[in-house]
Amino acid sequence: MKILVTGGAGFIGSNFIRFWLHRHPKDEIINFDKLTYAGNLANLKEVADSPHYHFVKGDITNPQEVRKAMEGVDWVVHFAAESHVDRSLEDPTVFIDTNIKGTYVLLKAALELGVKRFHHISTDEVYGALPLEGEEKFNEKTSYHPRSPYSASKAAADHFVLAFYHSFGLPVTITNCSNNYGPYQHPEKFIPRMITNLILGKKIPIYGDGRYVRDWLYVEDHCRAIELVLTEGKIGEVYCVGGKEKDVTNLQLAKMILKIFGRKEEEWLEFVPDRPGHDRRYAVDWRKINQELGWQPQYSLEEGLQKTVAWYQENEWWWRDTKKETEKFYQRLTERRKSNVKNN
Ligand code: NAD
Ligand code: TDX
Repeated sequence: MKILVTGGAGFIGSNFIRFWLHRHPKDEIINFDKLTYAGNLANLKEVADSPHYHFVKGDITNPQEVRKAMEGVDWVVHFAAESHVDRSLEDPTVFIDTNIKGTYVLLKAALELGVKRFHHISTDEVYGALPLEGEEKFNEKTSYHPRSPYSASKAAADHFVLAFYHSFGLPVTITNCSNNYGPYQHPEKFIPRMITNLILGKKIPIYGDGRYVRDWLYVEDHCRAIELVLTEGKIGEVYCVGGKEKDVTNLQLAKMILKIFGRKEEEWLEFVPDRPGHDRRYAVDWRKINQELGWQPQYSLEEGLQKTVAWYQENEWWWRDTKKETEKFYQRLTERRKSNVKNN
C-alpha cells in the first residue's frame, strides 16, 4: 500500500506516520508537507531513514506539486491544515487558502488519478458550541454551525469532501475528532503551552473565566481511530471521534497538570483576556465508530497527561526555540485583547 499523507510534519500527522509504519511495516508513506511554522521534520527523526518513508516538500494549494506527489498512490490521508483558532482570529486568509482551496486541489487530483481512498481529518469544531450546562453531545447528524474562521474553513472543506463523493463518486471517509494532545504538539496549543510554561517557571494563562469545556483525546487513540476507518470504514461515511472523560473545564484541566507538577494552583494560574467568540463546550458522542468498528479510547485523561508532561520534560530541545517565537505571538495577541476590552 502506498499512502500519501498531507501535513505529516505536524502534530497529528507525524504521530500517525510513526504509528502506521510501526503497525504496517510493508507499506510506503509519502509525507507531503509545506513545512509552515507548524511543520517540523524533527518529529519524524525515528522514521527518516526508513526506505518506506519519503518526504516531499510541497504546498497542497499547488495543483502541479500535488499531482506529482499523488501519482501512483493508493490512499490519501489528509491532515494538512492551518489548525490554530487564535491565529485564524488574527488573519483568516491562509485558512481559506490552505484548508478550503488546498482540500479542493487534493480532491480534484485524487479523482483524476483514481485514488482508492481519500480520508479527510476534520474537527468537532465544525458543529459549533454546546451550552455549558447540559448533556448534549455532537454526533454525525449534528448540523454544522462553525463559529471561528478556522472551524468555518474546516466545515467548507468537509462539504467539498462529501460533494466529491456524492457528485463524482470519489471514495472518501471523514473523521471529526475532538481536541488532541500528546507528544510533538506545537506549544501554541493549550496543553503544551501550560506544560512548557510550568517547566520554564511561568504561570498558566487561562482565557476568560476558564469555564470552557473541551473533549480531550490522546493522539495515539486518534491514530487508532483513523487506522480503523481506513481499513474497515464504509465509503462515504463520517465518524465522530472523542475522548473518555467529558466536561472537563479548562480550569480543571490546568489543575490536573499543576497536580502532576506538584504545584499550588493559586500561585500558578493567571486569568487573561478571553478569546473572541470563544466556544463554550465541546463533547463528542463516539458511539457510531464504537458500534460499527469497535473503536474506543484507551487512555484516560490522567494517563495521557502524565505521558505528555513526561515527554515535554524529556524533550526540551524539541520545543525551546519554537516556544520563544510562540510567546512573542501571544504577547501581541494579549496586548490587543486587553486594548479591545478597554475600548469596549
Ligand atoms: P498542525 O498545525 O500541528 O500541523 C499542520 C501541518 O500541515 C504542518 O506540518 C504544516 O506544515 C502542514 N501544512 C500547513 N499548510 C500546508 C500546505 N498549504 N501544504 C502542505 N502542508 C501544509 O496540525 P494538527 O494539530 O496536527 O492537525 C492536523 C489535522 O487535524 C488538521 O486538519 C486539523 O484541522 C485536524 N484536527 C486537529 C485537532 C487537534 O486537536 N490538533 C483536532 C481535530 C482535528
Ligand atoms: O493559553 C491558552 N489559554 C486558554 O485558556 C490557550 C492557548 C487556550 N486556552 C483555552 C481555549 C480553549 O478553550 O483552551 C482551550 C483549548 O485551546 P486550543 O488548544 O487553542 O484548542 P481549540 O481552540 O479548542 O482547538 C483545538 O482543538 C480542535 C485545535 O487547535 C484545533 O485544530 C482542533 O480542530
